[in-house]
Amino acid sequence: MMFRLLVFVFLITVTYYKVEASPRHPHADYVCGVNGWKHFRQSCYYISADVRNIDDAMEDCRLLGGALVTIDSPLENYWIAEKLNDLPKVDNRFFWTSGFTAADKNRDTTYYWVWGNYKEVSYTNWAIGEPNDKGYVCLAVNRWNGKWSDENCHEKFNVVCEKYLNR
Ligand SMILES: [Ca+2]
Repeated sequence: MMFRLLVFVFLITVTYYKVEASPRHPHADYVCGVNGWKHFRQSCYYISADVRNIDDAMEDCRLLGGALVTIDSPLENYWIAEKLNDLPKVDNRFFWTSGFTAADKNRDTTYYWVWGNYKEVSYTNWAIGEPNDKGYVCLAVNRWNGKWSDENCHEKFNVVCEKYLNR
């Protein structure tokens, strides 16, 4: 009787781990399509190998069916930076996000930062001394350490687009 019970428990355990080990979600390419979008948590991301200024970056993302990335957590921040570091060609150390100041920093000292969806930036990861630029500035992320900087929106950086799943 005891032996039978042990075998039963063993089989249940094996079955449980087999179920656990099988993927709960379909493969990333299935979720995000096969056009270079990558799946992470609740979003798909497109990471450009080319560099663009902020206006062209925004347009590129729109044409691809997404928008410039919004970074809501340290995990998301580092996941994207890591993916950028995998690119074979490195043109510069920054990539663009959808973040920008909702006021002209030259005229208004009480400026604040919002994402492209106009949600105020809550999680922040500014590099020491940042933000420090004046005028037309946008939120860029340093690919090597994930830290943020305000940069002139006319600068050409790699582009990260995001589209949300289940929305
Ligand atoms: Ca800066």
